[in-house]
Amino acid sequence: MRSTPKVAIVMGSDSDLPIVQKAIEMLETFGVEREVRVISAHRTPKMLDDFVLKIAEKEIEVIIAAAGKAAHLPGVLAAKTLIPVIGLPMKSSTLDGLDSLLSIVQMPKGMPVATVAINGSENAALLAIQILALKYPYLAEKLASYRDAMAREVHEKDEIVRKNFM
Ligand code: RP5
Repeated sequence: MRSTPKVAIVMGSDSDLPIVQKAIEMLETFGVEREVRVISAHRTPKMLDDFVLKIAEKEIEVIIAAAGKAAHLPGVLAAKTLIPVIGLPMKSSTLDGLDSLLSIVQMPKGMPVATVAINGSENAALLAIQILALKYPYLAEKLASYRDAMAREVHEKDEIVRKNFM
């Protein structure tokens, strides 16, 4: 039984890394352990199977799967494990990521993948943290502080804008 939270971030290609980096940083900010991998559902299906076999042994609790174009990676991972999979659609193609979004969000009944916005790295990490916060109370506290800080920022900006347009 883990005493610290752990997330796996899997991306279909290293070309996804610049966007995925923001999810990695968010997990680091919250002190969540992460394993980061490049595994393609299409190009390396055997590698994907090997990864899935070790999920339980490594005690991975949530997966963030980033993929672009015919983005099957999150769905295939969801089909092969019982832990929650968060799909992160990449804006990696001539279709501006709409293809990735629809591939990931349109999972058939019975096999859900939680889907965030195109290139929504930070939200993918935050959703993973919210899931983990059910088990790790310190994450719930950190999330509350994160939201308080965000709200303070909006109040400060509102103050500035109001003064400028009085
Ligand atoms: C997907 O194909 C990857 O997730 C990536 O977003 C997209 C393009 O991959 P590369 O051709 O740049 O390796 O599998």
